[in-house]
Amino acid sequence: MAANYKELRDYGCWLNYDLLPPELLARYAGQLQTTAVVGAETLTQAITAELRRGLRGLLGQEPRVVEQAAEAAVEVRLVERSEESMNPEGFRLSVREEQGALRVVIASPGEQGLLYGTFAFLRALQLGEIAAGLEREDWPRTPLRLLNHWDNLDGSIERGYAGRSIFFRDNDLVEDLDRVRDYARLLASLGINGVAVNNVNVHREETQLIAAKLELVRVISSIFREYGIRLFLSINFATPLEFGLDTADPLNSEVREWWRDRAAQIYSVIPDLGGFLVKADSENRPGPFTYGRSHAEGANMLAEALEPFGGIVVWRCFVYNCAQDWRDTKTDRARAAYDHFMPLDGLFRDNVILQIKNGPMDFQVREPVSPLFGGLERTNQVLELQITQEYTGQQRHLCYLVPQWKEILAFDTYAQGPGTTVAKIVTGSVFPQRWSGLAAVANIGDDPNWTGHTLAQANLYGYGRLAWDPELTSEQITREWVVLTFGHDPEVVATVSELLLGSWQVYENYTVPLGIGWMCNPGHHYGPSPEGYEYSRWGTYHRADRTAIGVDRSVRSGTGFAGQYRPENARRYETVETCPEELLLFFHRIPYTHVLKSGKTLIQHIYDTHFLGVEQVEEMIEKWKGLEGKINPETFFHVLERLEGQLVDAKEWRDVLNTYFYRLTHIPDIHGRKIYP
Ligand code: GCV
Repeated sequence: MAANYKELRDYGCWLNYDLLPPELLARYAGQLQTTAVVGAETLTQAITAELRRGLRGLLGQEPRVVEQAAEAAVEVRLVERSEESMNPEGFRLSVREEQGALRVVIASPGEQGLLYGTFAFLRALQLGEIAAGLEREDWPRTPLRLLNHWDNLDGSIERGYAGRSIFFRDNDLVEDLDRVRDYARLLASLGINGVAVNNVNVHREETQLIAAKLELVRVISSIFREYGIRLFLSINFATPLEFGLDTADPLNSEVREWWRDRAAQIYSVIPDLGGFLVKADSENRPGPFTYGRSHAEGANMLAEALEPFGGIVVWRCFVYNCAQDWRDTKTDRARAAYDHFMPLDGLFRDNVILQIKNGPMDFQVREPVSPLFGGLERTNQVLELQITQEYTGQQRHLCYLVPQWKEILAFDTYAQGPGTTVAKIVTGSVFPQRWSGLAAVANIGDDPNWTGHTLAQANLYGYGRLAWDPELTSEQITREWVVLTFGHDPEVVATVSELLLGSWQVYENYTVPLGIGWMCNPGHHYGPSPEGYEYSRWGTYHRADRTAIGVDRSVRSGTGFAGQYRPENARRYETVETCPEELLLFFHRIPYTHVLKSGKTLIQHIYDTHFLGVEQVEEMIEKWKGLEGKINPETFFHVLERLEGQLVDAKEWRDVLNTYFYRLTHIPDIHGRKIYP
């Protein structure tokens, strides 16, 4: 890696703006060399700088900023809202030919729209789409496009796999805040408009971020503001206890007043703070349950305090009993979020947004979609995804998650008949919601390439694009990322796209089968340990014995979780025959001799997928090797090294899992392959 990270190519991510290939350069020769930005204020600097940087890089010539907007080849113009019915975060991009030259106009009634339009124009130019006659309107389909950082003030990052925090070090800010600006630029290029900078597990030191350490927040927010991004803070529900009160009861008048005062102080320093993100009554965090109050009462108390300042409360639904006894087969962690939050539907203030993890458990490689989607009808909601690869290879393995997220977004909840997908719910097009959107746990740190594994940059890119428009396809997003990152060479585009798009399935093949989850090492969650969580308190059991594995979550004979879905899905999940096979072990307890639709027994399926997964990683390595000389050497060898490590780990997963099941069942592999004794 380069000594100065800024010199490393991968630091630039998808915004390197490499010189266009000759055929595109020829098309744009001598064109697009003058720019003007009209009407923007706060974001003028960012827009102008981006145009200059982008055009210089892509066309190889420094553009000029001209006084007469009408004479500019690229004009970015704020238009009257009355002229346009457009979303102020949306834009219109028009390309015409005037006197033999291209003229581009990017128009929006909002500065934010101008910034997003500028990035979209540069992306289109790079993709070779800028041509006379192009008229494109685009706008974010979701109002909230959030990132959650699990960064602690000491500089560590919970579940971070790419170095340390780019914000904090030793209970203070890092010295090099340029990197925060570079990060804000990357995020703005995707349309991200809110970032929670600190861990949802708010420890003692971090409670000071809304008090003695507010200055740190002010500094970071002033950088993000340059790119139209609002800052959010994770807060500890029990903070008043740290400040002399003897309760944090949300119905106590002193507590309410304390939060109102605190909000006023915070907003006097950071008038555009987005609001609070709250993990309450979850994994030993304090919350309203301590005082016998509901989560609606807890969230509403904070919402009332933030309301005068336009702030919002993003309240997480990750609430479950994390002190379960494994011998207790009645309690089902999968049920918890729905059981806690469904009865509260309609009781939250309209500046409260529930943030719901995609699945009922916790970011496993495969889970059903949370039944809260399609359940809640009268509550603002955002979908929470995890970009950081906690259970999906920790950025040492290639596991491109866009196909997984697409499946989640395409899931039909049937809440208002067929076609009521999660995508429709998070874009606010089904139920009346003041706020909706997506949030995701960030995967970046201070590693020179931001994400540890350079190809993991594609996950951040893909999340941002899907948060902008959940209907974009995996293929489109992938192609964009590959071209922006590695250029137009068709072999590179085809090979890298193929590697990315297949990698989630490959990862699933050599790790945990058919939705059973966990089977990883406790604590750090890396590598195989089939019974790592089996006798623990976390409620994540597979209950394998020598004849069967899986949890019966049917209504008829199991925990009843399947019944939390709308009838169409509840019926599908209820029986072994109709349950989608990739989720079979999540919903049912299945004998190893059960014959799957493929004609294979369950045990043979487990053996086969594990052998296959390893072979697939071997093939991935060969394919990547074929790109030598076409990808810059630093990136090429870095990725190769990661893939080779992935192969070692995939073999470990294969052998540990296959041996585990062989020892339990004594059923040999029908192909007679080596399974360890
Ligand atoms: C921030 C999982 C992770 C925790 C994380 C938690 C959450 O349990 O392992 O590290 O805590 O999810 O989402 O709050």
